[in-house]
Amino acid sequence: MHSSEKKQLLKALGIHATNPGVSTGSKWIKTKGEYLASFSPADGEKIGSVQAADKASFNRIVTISAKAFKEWRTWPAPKRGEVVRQIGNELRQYKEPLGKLVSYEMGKSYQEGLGEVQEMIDICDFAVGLSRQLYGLTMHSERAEHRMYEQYHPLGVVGIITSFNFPVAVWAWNAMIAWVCGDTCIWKPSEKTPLCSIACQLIAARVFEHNKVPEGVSCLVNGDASIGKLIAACEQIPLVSATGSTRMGQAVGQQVVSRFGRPLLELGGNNAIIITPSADLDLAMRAVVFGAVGTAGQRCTTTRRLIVHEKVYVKVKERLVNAYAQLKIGDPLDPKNHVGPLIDQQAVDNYLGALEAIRQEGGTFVVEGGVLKGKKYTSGCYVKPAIAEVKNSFAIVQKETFAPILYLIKYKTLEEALDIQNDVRQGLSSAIMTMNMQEMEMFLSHRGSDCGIANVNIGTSGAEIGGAFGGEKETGGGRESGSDAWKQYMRRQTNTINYGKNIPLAQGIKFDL
Ligand code: UN1
Repeated sequence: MHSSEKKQLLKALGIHATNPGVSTGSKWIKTKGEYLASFSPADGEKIGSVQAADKASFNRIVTISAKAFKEWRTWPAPKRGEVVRQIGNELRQYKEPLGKLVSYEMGKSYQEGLGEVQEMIDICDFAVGLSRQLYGLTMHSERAEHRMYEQYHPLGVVGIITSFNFPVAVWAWNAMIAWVCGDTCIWKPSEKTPLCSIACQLIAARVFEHNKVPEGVSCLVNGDASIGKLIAACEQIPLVSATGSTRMGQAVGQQVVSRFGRPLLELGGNNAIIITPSADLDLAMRAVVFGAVGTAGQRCTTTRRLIVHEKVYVKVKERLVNAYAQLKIGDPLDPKNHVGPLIDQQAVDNYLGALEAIRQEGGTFVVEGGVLKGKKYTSGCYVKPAIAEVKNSFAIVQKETFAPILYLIKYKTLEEALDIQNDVRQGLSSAIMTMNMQEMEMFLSHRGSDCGIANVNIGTSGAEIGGAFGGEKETGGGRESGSDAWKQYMRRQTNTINYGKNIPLAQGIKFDL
């Protein structure tokens, strides 16, 4: 990005060369923490830096957020929803610069950057409606002249740990829902995308200030994994929502559970698409290619495995080779390009390590990978999307590699395809391409996909916010964003009221004095 364009972008979002990184809303807190430098994977340039939290500033944030909760929970939920509605409007205003920053700091295409901001807007709209629908049930009591019902109360301070690959949307999924539920939030963004977090915090804080929302409802703590650990261990944070690797989730989850907190985990995926003989291959190809190379393979919903029926296997392989030959890799802000860079050198090393492991285990490359060199690729993070024929049992295939590597696996019967699909430790997303009703229903039945998301004739990625998002097994079991995911952000209370003159005991127990 040209320096004048960069300056203009940062100015539009209120970002400086060096930024404080710890905030309770409109106030920014000085710390003794180090500065995290943010480099664009697009051109390798330093964009700016953000000061990390230290233990003292973290503790201060928790105290302020816990205090703010006491007031925020007294606001009627639809009033809280009104604040979130205004945040949605602000995001509409800032969609272009924020989408551009997401693209520049994270490396996904500008189109996908805009899509991510749209996902934030969508969750705001959803949360506004939800603020009038935080329903509990009523039940019939077994005792005469008794009434039973359940209600949902605000929970407290919610910790939100997010990953670099969705630097703004996943925060919004959590924060917007938590806010209408009456919770306050402490957000620890990825240290790889700190500037996106500054932009979001500034947008939310402006709306909060305008509405006199108490300081501490929207907190930001930039920092590395040590800050994530403080969140996981903090007894004043009843819910910790964490998105990232299985390893991170296991550590956070265990820590949170050990203090009887509630973890909400959204971890790795190893998502497959099954292509059956009846599939519409034009449609399937588009779904597969976007699923495999979109966000340069760095979505937790990325299509990693393609399980193809032997009858269409050769045709699918040929069409994929053709489609991959047309992929344009380069600057994510250039609309001509389909694939941007990986996030950093470490990601490139992991990608190269995976290619080597495929070779070692006996895989055959259908489309060769490799790192792109040359002036256009100054950051060194641009890699070629690769396709390899493998066995599902390969150790490397069983692992989630956050890069554009697609595995091809052949099958004969649908039962076999389903076994392959489910035979991984992760359980996030899955899809089948079929025009056959029996195949489709089998895939969606209890004998079918074991994932949290199961799609028909669309890819594994690109879920809408209205559904509950998350997965089973090593994916962590959490559900975020739509449907009734909000229930995790509240505490449920069952109430029994006796409006009679007697006090009968439940289960017919006699206890007369
Ligand atoms: C993630 O990769 O962590 O379904 C989230 C999708 C996006 C969200 C992905 N809506 O691909």
